[in-house]
Formats: sequence, structure tokens, C-alpha cells
Amino acid sequence: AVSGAQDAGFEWGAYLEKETSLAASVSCFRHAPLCDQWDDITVGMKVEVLNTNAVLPSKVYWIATVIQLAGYKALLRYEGFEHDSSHDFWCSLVSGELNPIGWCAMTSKLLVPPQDVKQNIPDWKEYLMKKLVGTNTLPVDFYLKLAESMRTSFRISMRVEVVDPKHVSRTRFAFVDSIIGGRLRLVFTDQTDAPENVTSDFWCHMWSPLVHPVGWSSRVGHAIKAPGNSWEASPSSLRGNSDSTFLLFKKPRTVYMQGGFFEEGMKLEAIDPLNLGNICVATVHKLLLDGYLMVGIDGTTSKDGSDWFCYHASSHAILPIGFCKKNNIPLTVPPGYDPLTFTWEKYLKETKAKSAPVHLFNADYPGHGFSPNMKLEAVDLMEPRLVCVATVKRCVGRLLLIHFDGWDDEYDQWVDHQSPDIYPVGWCELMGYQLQPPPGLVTNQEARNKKCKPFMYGKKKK
Ligand code: MLZ
Repeated sequence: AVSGAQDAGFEWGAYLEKETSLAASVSCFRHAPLCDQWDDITVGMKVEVLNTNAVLPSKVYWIATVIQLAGYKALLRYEGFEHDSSHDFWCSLVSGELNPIGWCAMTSKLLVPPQDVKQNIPDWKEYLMKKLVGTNTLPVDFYLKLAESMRTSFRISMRVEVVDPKHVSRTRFAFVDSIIGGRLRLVFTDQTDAPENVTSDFWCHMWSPLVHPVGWSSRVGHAIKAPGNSWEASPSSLRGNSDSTFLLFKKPRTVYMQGGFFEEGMKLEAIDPLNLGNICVATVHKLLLDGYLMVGIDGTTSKDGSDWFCYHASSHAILPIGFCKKNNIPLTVPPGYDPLTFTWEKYLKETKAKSAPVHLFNADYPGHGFSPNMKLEAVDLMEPRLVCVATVKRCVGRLLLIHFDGWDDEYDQWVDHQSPDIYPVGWCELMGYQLQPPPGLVTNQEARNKKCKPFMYGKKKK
């Protein structure tokens, strides 16, 4: 099962310490709950939390300071331990276990200092008063804002059109079977091609460019898998979606066509939709409406165009020629070409093609807070049910190269920094979704028993 229980063996806190890595801040992820509130969450802020360092029959609480932040998680130290880090502990800021200063007083809970504090503190009240001056605490509306930002307008059983994972040049009908943290589990309404007893499903974020409102394909001129049953084909199958359903979907930025637009046959560089670690030599094969383009990777394109892929003209996955060279990224060239001797100039001549002019590409770049080595939770888009422990390997403008910890570099994926498929550390825990730990990673319990077992690499791509 994917959702449900956490992998008891993996703990982000211990893992970050072992890797001596930082995690990307929640404020880097625009689609993540509390992103806009996260500027108020700082190292040094103080909270009230259960005191587990007490031997009393009833629950007692104590004040702790945030020593370090990692996504939704915080390393805490009880007040009184000063520079002694031996009792530090990791806690999720969104678990509901942390409270603003004053919460105990308001709810008649007892504040009791931890028993292992070695220092002699004769007057705790005075001590705390001094420590608390000028410090921050959790905003009072923190949990309210959290609940608000977890709400979604997508509904179970809503119908959508989604890119067919087995045939990426067309979409197919599906319905929303479940929603977790804005991620939709889509079940295809036409199961005629699936083996019996197997439900074919697909996970994607509600703001993924792969998912569209019903009617989108015919509106823009995109291919769609012919309805497999009469229910799907009948106009009444649109029932269940209200007229305003399309408002829920992410609309790509408007593209202006004056000053020219992409044309059929133009060459460009594009992230390979089936191999997201590769940026390839590609061609615009067809223009659809509303600024959508069918793009094919040169050399792999099957005759019938079944592996063309729809990118919007404003997509950050399509790039002007020379992008890779300029940014020192290996360009994936068509079969038969040598990456060492490939030049665009020669290639354009040989193929008698034009390159897509630079000004047609979306150059918006507001900046971001990611940097190499930061940890995060990222969807393996080739198996989008899996949210995995991952690292930012490179940042090139707005693109991030995501590496899946413990897996071969072949699994790396280029994503936009605003991709809805990357999440802060602690996101899976918040959503109750299973996080995929690095393969072969020794669990904490084993680590405690064995210490320093070598890290093993996972299987090759299947
Ligand atoms: N089918 C694959 C799953 C790989 C998942 C990798 N995620 C980074 C395998 O088990 O080989």
C-alpha cells in the first residue's frame, strides 16, 4: 500500500545529519501548504511542546527552541540545556504537537523543566523570562492557515483528460479516485486494455501539465483515446462535472503571437518526456490551439507520431538551441550523431531546418531558493505513485536536476523550480503518504545495532 503508514525505518532528521545536508525551505515550494507563512518560521523561535524528559504520571510540557529547520521539520532543544545538544530532537512543525508560547497557560497545562538539565537554575521563572524576551513563536493562526492551505476544490469522481502514460501523444479519460495533498489518483474509465483484475491508474498533481478538464483535447486539437465504452462516449458522461470545473485546472500563461510564433519543423532543445534526465535535440511537429505544440525528440520519433508530446509554448521544458552548451549540460543528440562533434549549425543545414527563435521561449525567471545538495521529497515522474527522498543536484536558471538518493544517475530528472511534483522534507508525513527511502538504506534501528553499514545502490532501471 502506498498511502497510510509511514516507513518506520526512515527518519529525515537522522538522515540529514548523516548526509550533512540541508533541506530546501518550505518557502521554495509555492504549492506546498504554508509556503506563504514560512517566513515567520525561523531558527531561534520558541514553542511549547510535550516534555518527554520528565518522570511524572501526567503529561507535562516545556518550552523549546528551534535549532535547525528542514522543510516541515524542526530540530528542537528544551530550554535550560543551553549548549548541550545531547537531548535535541526532531519534530514536525505541522504535526500539531508544537504550540505557541502561552498555550499551556491558556489551556491549563503544566510547564515542567526537563529532569536532565545539569545546570543549576534556582529560579526557572526568571530564567525563562530572560530567554523569552524578543523571541518569536508560532503565529496564532498557524494551524488555521495549515488547514486552509490543505483544502482543495478537486472532488472525488470528477472526470478529467490526462496524458496516456502508455501513449504520450494522446490523452485519455479518467476519474479522480482519491486525492492526497493535491495529488490525484486517476483511474482510467476505459479499462479495456488492462489485464483483468488490474485497475490501471495514474498519479499526478492537480496542477500538473498532464491533466486537463474534459473537453480540452477536442478544443485544442489534441488526440484522445477513443472512448472504449458507450458510457464514455455518450455526452451524458460529462455529467458530474459542473460547468465551472475547468476553473480548477492550472491555466498556462498566455502566449502572444505577434512577433511570430513556433512553426512546424522548427528545431529546439527539449526535456525528453520519457527520460526526464535528458535534454534532447527536438522538433516542433504540429501546432495545436491555445499555444500548445506537439514536440518530438529527433531520431526517436516513430512514423505515426505516437511519441510526440504536447508542451505548451510557455513550458520551461522547451529550450532554445544552444541552451545545453551554454549551461554545460550534455545535449542528447539523435542516434548516429556523436555528442562530441555535434553542432547545431551543421545539424540545421543537414536537416534544412530553422531553429525556433529565442524570443519565443518563456524567459520568466523570478529566482528561487534552491541550491545544489538541498534535500527534498520528489515524485519519480516515471512511476508517479512514488514520492522519494531526493537531492537537488544542479540548478540551471529555473530548472533543477533532481537526483533520487541511492538510485543511479539514470533516474535523475530535470524539473522546473515551480513543479508541483517536488515537496519539502516532511510533506509525506504531513499528508500521511508513504515516502520512498533510498534503497538499501539501513533503517535507524539497524543503524543503531550495526553502525555505518555501507550505502548500497539500487537496481537498474526496469
Ligand atoms: N521499477 C523500478 C522502480 C524505480 C523507482 C525509482 N525511483 C527513483 C525498479 O524497481 O527498478
